[in-house]
Amino acid sequence: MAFMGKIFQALRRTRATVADAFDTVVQRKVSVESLEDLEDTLISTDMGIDTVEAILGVVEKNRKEGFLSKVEDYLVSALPESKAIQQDKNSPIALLVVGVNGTGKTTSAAKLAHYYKSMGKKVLLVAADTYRAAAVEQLKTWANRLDVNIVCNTQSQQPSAILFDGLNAAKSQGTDIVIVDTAGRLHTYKNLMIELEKMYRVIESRFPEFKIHSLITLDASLGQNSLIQAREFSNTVQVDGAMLTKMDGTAKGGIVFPLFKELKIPVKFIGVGEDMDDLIVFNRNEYVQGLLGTTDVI
Ligand SMILES: Nc1nc2c(ncn2[C@@H]2O[C@H](COP(=O)(O)OP(=O)(O)OP(=O)(O)O)[C@@H](O)[C@H]2O)c(=O)[nH]1
Ligand SMILES: [Mg+2]
Repeated sequence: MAFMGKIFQALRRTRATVADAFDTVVQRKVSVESLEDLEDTLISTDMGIDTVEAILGVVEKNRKEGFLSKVEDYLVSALPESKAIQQDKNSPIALLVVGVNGTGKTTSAAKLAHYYKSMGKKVLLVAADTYRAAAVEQLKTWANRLDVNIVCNTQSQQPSAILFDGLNAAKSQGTDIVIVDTAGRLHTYKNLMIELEKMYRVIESRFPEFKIHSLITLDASLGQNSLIQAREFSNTVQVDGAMLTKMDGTAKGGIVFPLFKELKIPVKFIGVGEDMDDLIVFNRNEYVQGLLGTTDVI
């Protein structure tokens, strides 16, 4: 069977519309109408109007030949070079998974645990979402399945106290990567942000040897709305990267562009399903090729 990249597969819905629209332009030649159709299609992927206009500019400028490869070059250049989240100099990492409820935090935390474990890292999960009782159970079930240690149900119900216990345990166990599942909702949005700020402070002041990486989970199918969520979180807490979840079920894979252009948040991982293996390390070349159908890996 031919090899097909996972990102390529995950982007099949988005590509189905985008690649079709480019095909139409090729067949009908570059014209006012064909460009308008292309514009509508590109806008529907939520890549943002600036990026859409830039693409149309590239197409027009190269209307005689090979505009698709020029578009590809442009889109790749609009994204940050992929840099994996890895330990430097063996200092441990505290990976905070933040985001609005239902966007896939708990599932993504489990997938990350699986990913780093399979890289030979010593991983610890911390269940700091105490707002929903079922959330702890959900992460425990994952920890069992993945055979990964977990800190949960400690004496306190305070997320930052649980995190404290988790980091202490990590220190004594020689953990490489601590993955923290957080709450996506509290009685008020303000409380949620205060709670998150407290968690960052616990790490910075009590466990400075841990390098903090925070990843926001964004539901790709929410398109522009997820941009609003990312902006709100990054107004209060440090957001180092994004995990774009549920990419398997949407044609709105374009959100990667405004996320970086407007908020400087690089996508680090893509979620393509509900299982532990359904997490892909983001790579800008593969992503753009998957979007345009210009890859030759098939
Ligand atoms: N198809 C698909 N489903 C996903 C993906 N990631 C998460 N889900 C599903 O989305 C639902 C919500 O995921 P959770 O991980 O529980 O989300 P959460 O952010 O932890 O939610 P709260 O704890 O309520 O804040 C679950 O049914 C997951 O299986 C993905 O990449 N693809
Ligand atoms: Mg959860």
